[in-house]
Amino acid sequence: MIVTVQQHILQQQSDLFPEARGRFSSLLSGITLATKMIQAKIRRAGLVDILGTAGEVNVQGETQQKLDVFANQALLHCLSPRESVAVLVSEENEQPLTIDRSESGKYVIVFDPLDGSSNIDVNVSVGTIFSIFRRDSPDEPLLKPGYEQVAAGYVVYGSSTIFVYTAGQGVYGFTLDPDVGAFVLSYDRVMMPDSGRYYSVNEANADSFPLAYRSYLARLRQQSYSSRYIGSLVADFHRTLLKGGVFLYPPTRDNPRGKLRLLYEANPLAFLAEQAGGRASNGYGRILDIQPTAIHQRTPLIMGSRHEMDEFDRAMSGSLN
Ligand code: P6P
Repeated sequence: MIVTVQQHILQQQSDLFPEARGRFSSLLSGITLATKMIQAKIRRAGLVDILGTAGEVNVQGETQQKLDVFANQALLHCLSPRESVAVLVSEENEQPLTIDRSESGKYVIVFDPLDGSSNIDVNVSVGTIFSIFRRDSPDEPLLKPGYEQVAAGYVVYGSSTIFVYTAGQGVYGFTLDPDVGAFVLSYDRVMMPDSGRYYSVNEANADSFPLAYRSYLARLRQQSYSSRYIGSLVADFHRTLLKGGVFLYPPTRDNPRGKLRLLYEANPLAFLAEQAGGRASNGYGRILDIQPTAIHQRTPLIMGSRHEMDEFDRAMSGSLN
């Protein structure tokens, strides 16, 4: 018998959040509904006037793709009415959206509606990334370190549409079955391999990487690693999760603090990486230990298999022999 993501979440919820009966699963159902709407648009991107830019520039100063706008609206539309939602934070919105300050026992959902959207027009995989925190009091701070996430996940819109999530009890993947219209369990407790044969980094920036990064990458090349870089974070992460190896977005000349966003890219993927037996670092320490200071702040991001991450730590400490 198939196991849908809704059934799985209900089971996880009864184990994990007995006090939040129904609320937590309602929240994740809002996310899966929105991602089904997004994937339907993506699948038809070449057929309807959905390609190209919406002509506007988003808070990141990036030209908004029409699908970016649609994806953000779909998530806001599907999540705002849910009684468990307190605050929504989106890459596409400069400020957080406060939905309900009335009572405690609510959730804060942080998301990147459509990451890698610059790849849309060339039919490369893109993704939605989300991160969920509890908010036990309306007066609680909005910005919490990643280790306080209660759930996180992504949807990768690729050759198939796959929903991957963790609620702190392991990582599970569900493939959208278009005949059923449901996400069906396809990866029951994903574990990242302890080591892999791929490293993933934009080599065009290599001359501006700090020396320790260059030494580390040179060593991987000497050890005959292969390079895989899609330039779409969710796709690069999904491969690393399943095949192992390491993904890096180091500090660069253009982005000395790193390019990727802490709240809705690094934190959720770091939670998943750790739940799958891997690790995630900003070059100095654990991603999940970082205390955020702004909702759109950037961070360097290095994440992957235990072996490659141990080697990275040795490179950063100068003890890579
Ligand atoms: P670069 C896509 O624009 C994105 O935000 C991530 O999905 C991806 O990992 C990164 O930027 C790619 O950046 O500088 O290598 O093109």
